[in-house]
Amino acid sequence: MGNLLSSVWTRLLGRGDVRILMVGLDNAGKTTILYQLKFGQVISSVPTIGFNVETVKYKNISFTVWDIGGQDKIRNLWRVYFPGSLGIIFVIDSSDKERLDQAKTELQRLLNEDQLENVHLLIFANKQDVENAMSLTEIREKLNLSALARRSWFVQGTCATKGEGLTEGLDWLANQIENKPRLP
Ligand SMILES: Nc1nc2c(ncn2[C@@H]2O[C@H](COP(=O)(O)OP(=O)(O)O)[C@@H](O)[C@H]2O)c(=O)[nH]1
Ligand SMILES: [Mg+2]
Repeated sequence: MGNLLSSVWTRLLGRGDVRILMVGLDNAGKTTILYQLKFGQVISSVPTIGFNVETVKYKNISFTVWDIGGQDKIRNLWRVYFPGSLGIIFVIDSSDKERLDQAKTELQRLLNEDQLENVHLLIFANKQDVENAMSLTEIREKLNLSALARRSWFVQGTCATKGEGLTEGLDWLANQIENKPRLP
């Protein structure tokens, strides 16, 4: 296991399955983040037509990653990954103002899923290094996160290409899961 995760996730080892979903629009930086985790081998698979999933697994901990958006037909197939998920990492491209609304819509749809009720939500506001990237405050406001009454959520600024901010965000998520795997 790589350095980045060893400090954060060792305390979740041996606790039963810890499945984390990492999603966001295409180009947000998810694959880059996955490789930065150095968590083991990234396995790419296409369980069914047009739906690419990347997974990494270390002992009882797994990350399952896909591009969110697109056809309703594919949407139904995502649900197979929902049961038992303890955390959602939603990755935003902070430099993509044009598609923030679309990201918001996708996030809302996801949060409305029964099987993801009260699952901890970590938002990576990625590409903070890009000039004129949206600030964390702006992203928090535009996504209307304060309306999420019963969910624990946290926005962390990141630069995935440099690996910045990832540990801080994951540390928050690991803490939440350690203290309350699922909110009641
Ligand atoms: N400037 C900058 N570029 C990034 C960052 N993270 C990812 N990228 C770039 O954004 C593009 C899309 O990244 P990728 O990980 O493939 O996104 P995915 O579609 O969400 O998996 C690639 O060219 C990455 O190198 C970042 O923090 N800053
Ligand atoms: Mg990708």
